[in-house]
Parts: sequence; structure tokens; C-alpha cells
Amino acid sequence: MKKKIALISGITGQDGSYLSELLIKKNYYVYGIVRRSSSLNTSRIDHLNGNKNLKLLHGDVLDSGHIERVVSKIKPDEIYNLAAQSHVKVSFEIPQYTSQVDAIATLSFLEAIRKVNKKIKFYQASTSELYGNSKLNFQNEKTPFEPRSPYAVAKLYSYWIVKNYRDSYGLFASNGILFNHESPRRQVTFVTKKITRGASRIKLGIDKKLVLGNLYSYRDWGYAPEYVDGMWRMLQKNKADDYVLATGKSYSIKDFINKSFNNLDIDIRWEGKGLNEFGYNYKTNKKIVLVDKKFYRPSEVNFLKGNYSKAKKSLNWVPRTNLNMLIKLMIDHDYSYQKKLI
Ligand code: NAP
Ligand code: G4F
Repeated sequence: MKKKIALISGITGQDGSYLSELLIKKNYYVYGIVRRSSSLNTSRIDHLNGNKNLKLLHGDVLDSGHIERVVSKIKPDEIYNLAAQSHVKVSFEIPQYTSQVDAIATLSFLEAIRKVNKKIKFYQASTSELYGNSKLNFQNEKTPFEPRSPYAVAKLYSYWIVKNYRDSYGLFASNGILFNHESPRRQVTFVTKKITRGASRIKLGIDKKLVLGNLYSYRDWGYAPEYVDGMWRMLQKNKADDYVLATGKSYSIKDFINKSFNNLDIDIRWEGKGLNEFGYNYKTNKKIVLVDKKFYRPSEVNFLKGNYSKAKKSLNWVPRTNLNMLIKLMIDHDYSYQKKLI
């Protein structure tokens, strides 16, 4: 059987790294688009270096001409568009750039597919951020969108342009509406990794405190390798569609902090409110968690909890790693990594 060819944008990111591993295991030939940068940005995929089924190409998704040339040259069976300015808070600082990368670049891929070969299957990295201000207990594929950031508004454009090209031109283009998914490979500017790394450093005596923003938003956190498997499953269907991937459980940032420190045998006692709320080490009475408004967002997404029934039924996809397991594997990784630095 002919080896399948996949093209991944965002291959150097958390999801791109896990997806490339998965596809190589499934005997794909994988091409990945890597941005040229003055310092190396391939640390998440360096272990795949030299693999005969992986080829990295320099490129930027803002260069639509390049995208069309790449699609035309490598003739992929599947394209996974994971490239994004993926940080919600940063999107308030660079909204126009975020819109170019997270919205217009999606259109460039769709246009390339339309011109080169309409049979290429396309996965778009959509997001639970689309639900934004939703007040419902659960969000699913039918929940109305209420985006709350330039990031979410840009991703909403991508969501609709994918649907539009599917309806207008018959492209196989699917949106994966993925709720937060994390791993030891998560970048440290996201709250989970910031907490597991920070708690590990406090336990080891490297840092004295962890400074965070809003402790009262709720997120539905899953494990990234399982979510990239869901992406692949979406493109194996005969018909394109949109799917939610989530765990169906939601916890606050404060829950995540308590559980992370508990993993390191530290109990936290909380005192105060708002910017004057502090987390103390129960045993030593030292202040170890602080709040700073510089980490607040101009508008917040308060509550996310996904209903993944459609993915379960149609893709046979279920999440297997619960929050305690996820935190344990992130803490184990961060603690031993930080220990080696001492
Ligand atoms: P990530 O770790 O931030 O990775 C983003 C990737 O996009 C990196 O490889 C980055 O390259 C690349 N990129 C950014 N701008 C680019 C450009 N102009 N041209 C080419 N590449 C560019 O994100 P992730 O967590 O893996 O998420 C993957 C995708 O899923 C993103 O689209 C994100 O918005 C979406 N998503 C993520 C989650 C989640 O919880 N993780 C949930 C829902 C949706 P560099 O390494 O050079 O920066
Ligand atoms: O970890 P976060 O930055 O992730 P956020 O905003 O939920 O976005 C992530 O998940 C989305 C899916 O829903 C993706 F589309 C997106 O690309 C990204 O992967 O923040 C989570 C929550 C927020 O409510 C934030 O206000 O944590 C709160 N938070 C509190 N202190 C903090 C901090 N967030 C960050 N990044 N840093 C803090 O110090």
C-alpha cells in the first residue's frame, strides 16, 4: 500500500510534536513546516531528527505563495493546520498578527487545496475558546459561540471558513474543537506548566513563590497525546465534520494549584481575596502563591466543560487520562528535570 503523506504546520509545538510521532508510528511520511528563527525552536522534535519518515521544511504560514508551492510539491494526503499564535493573553497585545496567523493562514491552506487537489483532507485546530462567555453547564458542537479574545475571534473565522469551503467546494475540511490539553511539553507561559514547574522549583528550594493571575476560571484539561489521536481519527472518516474533544470534567486554577502542590507533599492554606489572596505552605506558614493583576486578561473565559459524546460515538474516541494522572505526569517530569539543574 502507498505510504500516506501528511503535512503538519506547527510541528515544533506541543501538539505538532505528538502528532508527528503518532503519524510516523502509523507509517506516514511526515513533512513539517518550521519557522526559521535565530535560536533553535525544534527541541520538541529533536528526538525524531534523522528519522527517514520525517522531513522539515522552512516556512511561515503567513507566506501563502510558499504554502501553495509546498502543497503542490509534496502532494499530501492529509494536512494538519496546527500553526498559531496560540496564547490568549498575548493575542490582546498583538491582535493583528494573531489574526493573520490564526485566521488568514487557514484560508491560504484551503485555497491551496482548492487549487492543487480537492481530495486532500484538512484538519483545522479549532478551540473551546470559541465558546468564551457561554453560561451553559457543558459545551458541545451545537453550543453558540461567544469569543472573548482576539485569539478566539481569529479562530472563529477559521472555523467558519473551513465550514464554508466544505459546503461551497466540497473540500474534506474538519474542525477539531479541542478543549485545553496539556503535557510535559506544554510551554511554560500556559498556566498548567507554569504551576507544575513552579511548584517543583519551590519544593526543591530553587524558587520561593509562584505568581499567577485569575485563580477562579475553570478549564477542562486533558492529555495532549490523546487529543492528537483524535485529530487523526477525524481525517480517517469518509465525511468531514466538526468534533469536540474534551474530558467532560472542569476544575478551577486553584484546584490545579492545590493538586500540584499535594503531589509534592505540600498542603496549601488560602487566605484573603482578589489581589490580596495568598497561598501559604501549611507546614512552614510561608507565602508561596501570590496573585498579580499583570496576569489578568482584559476579558476572561470563566467556565469551560466539554461534552465529547459525538467524538465517542463517531470516532470511538475517549479521554483516558484524568486530571490527577495528568498532574502527576507533569509534576514527575518537571520535578526530575528541575532537580537535574541544581
Ligand atoms: P503551540 O505549542 O503554541 O505551537 C504552535 C505552533 O505554531 C509552533 O510550532 C509555532 O512555531 C507554530 N507557529 C506559530 N506561528 C507560526 C507561523 N507564522 N508560521 C509557521 N508556524 C507558526 O500550540 P499547541 O498547544 O501545540 O496547539 C496547536 C494548535 O491547537 C494551535 O493552533 C492552538 O491554537 C490549537 N489549540 C490548542 C489547544 C491546547 O490546549 N493546547 C486547545 C485548542 C486549540 P514556533 O515553535 O516557531 O513558535
Ligand atoms: O493556560 P492558559 O493560558 O490557557 P487558555 O487561555 O485556556 O488557552 C489555552 O487553551 C485554549 C483552549 O481552550 C487554546 F485554544 C489556547 O491556544 C491555549 O492552549 O490559561 C488558562 C486560565 C485562564 O483563565 C487564565 O486567566 O488560567 C488563567 N491564569 C491564571 N494565572 C493564567 C495565569 N494563565 C496564564 N497563562 N498564566 C498565569 O499566570
